[in-house]
Amino acid sequence: MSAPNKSYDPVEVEALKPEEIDRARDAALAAIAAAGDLEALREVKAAHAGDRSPLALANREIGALPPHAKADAGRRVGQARGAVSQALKKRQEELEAERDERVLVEEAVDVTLPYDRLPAGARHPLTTLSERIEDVFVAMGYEVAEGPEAEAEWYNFDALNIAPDHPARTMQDTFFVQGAEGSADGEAGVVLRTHTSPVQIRSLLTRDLPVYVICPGRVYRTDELDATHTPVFSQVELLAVDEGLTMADLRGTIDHMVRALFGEGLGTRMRPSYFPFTEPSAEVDMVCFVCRGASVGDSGRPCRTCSSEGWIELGGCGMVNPRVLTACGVDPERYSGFAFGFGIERMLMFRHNVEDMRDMVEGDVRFTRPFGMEI
Ligand code: FA5
Repeated sequence: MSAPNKSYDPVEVEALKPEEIDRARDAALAAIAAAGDLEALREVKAAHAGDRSPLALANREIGALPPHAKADAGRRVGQARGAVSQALKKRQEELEAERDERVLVEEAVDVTLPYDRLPAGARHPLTTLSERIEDVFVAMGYEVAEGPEAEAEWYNFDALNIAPDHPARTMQDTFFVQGAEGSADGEAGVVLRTHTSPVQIRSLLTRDLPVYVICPGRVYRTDELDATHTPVFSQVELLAVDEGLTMADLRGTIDHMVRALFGEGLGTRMRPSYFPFTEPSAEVDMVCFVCRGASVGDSGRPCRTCSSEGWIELGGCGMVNPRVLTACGVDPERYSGFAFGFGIERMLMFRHNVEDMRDMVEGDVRFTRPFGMEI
């Protein structure tokens, strides 16, 4: 601000000269009219109506004028600033209206467009089948148990009564993660579990009796990938340990599962077998749910599902070996138990007529999509 001066006259002060005020006002109005968008208008506002704008500076000079000159200069500057502020307000409204209109056009949503053109995904049928099996047993009061896929050799073999010289323990059958069989370093061996049966041991060691658990999970063997084998596959394990359980309970449980998964009226049979961790042991077959045995000996009606054998193999089972119970601190004089283990890929193969197991592991959506989103 200039210093107070008794003889101060607005016409002597450059910023307060009428033509200067008009020039500043006209420049502001022209800039406002030329502002093409709100951002440009913000800049124009700072330049022509901000604290350092010519009109604001002129306004500050008024205070230093002698009283007789103040009114006139104040009127001029006030009118000019009023005109600028009105023009700013009007342009602001115009530009906001333009922006709103543009946004409405640019961001318009065509609600008539089809909403379902994105391809729907599908769950993998192995997942849905193992969940379905879980459901059957959870409905009977079983709990779902889990165990690690990289498993201590002790759980995978020793505690299951699989002797150190058992062929399954060689590197031809088992993926060793640490301390391969026969290694002299004394390290505790770790394997990729070759079956879900180690979960039997983990369940018996961590749960209170009686134990009723079901355990679906991924297992690993050094098998070649072909139409009926894969090195990574899924099994479902069942274990029941209670007082007074017999082979009849095992048979009844499997029959119930077969009914729940394949429908009524399909019998099962047991063939003697051997597993170190069950005694006695058996392989379980069910009557073919497609031909129901009618294809046997009838060359005119071959059945692809059971290869006209009338029976489909489900997996292995048996009464838990008392040695296994003892290894887990369970009194075999008081408790008995049964267990079974089925391959889920094989079950999916015959349940849905999948001819080649490789289709299940290739991850091609054309395989999974027909199974849909079943949950
Ligand atoms: C076992 O693994 C036993 N633990 C099952 C068991 C549990 C018996 C409890 C008694 C009591 P086995 O090696 O037979 O058994 O395998 C079980 C099932 O896994 C087979 O019936 C088959 O369906 C499936 N299976 C085995 N190897 C493969 C493979 N490479 N690819 C796909 N499925 C396989």
